[in-house]
Amino acid sequence: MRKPLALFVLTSVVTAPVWAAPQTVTLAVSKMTCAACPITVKKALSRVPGVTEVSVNLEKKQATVLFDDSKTNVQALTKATGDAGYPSSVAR
Ligand SMILES: [Cu+2]
Repeated sequence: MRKPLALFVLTSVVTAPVWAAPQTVTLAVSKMTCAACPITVKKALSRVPGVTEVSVNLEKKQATVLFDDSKTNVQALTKATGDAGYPSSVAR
């Protein structure tokens, strides 16, 4: 019963190394229409390896993602939201 916790701690360390090169991107997520949508979008983005932080703004229909550019890229992020049913593009 102790193993899952140990694994969780190890995973947390691995996904947020101090030497990572953090990048921030803001995505425009057009189909977010109700309060439940940001939860789905946030979950989809958080699942992408290399993503360290996700914040979703329902009013602006935007998702701001902090990620390690050695592990993932903007294309993988927009694909993740698209696969979840919310196509996105880089916000300007
Ligand atoms: Cu919704």
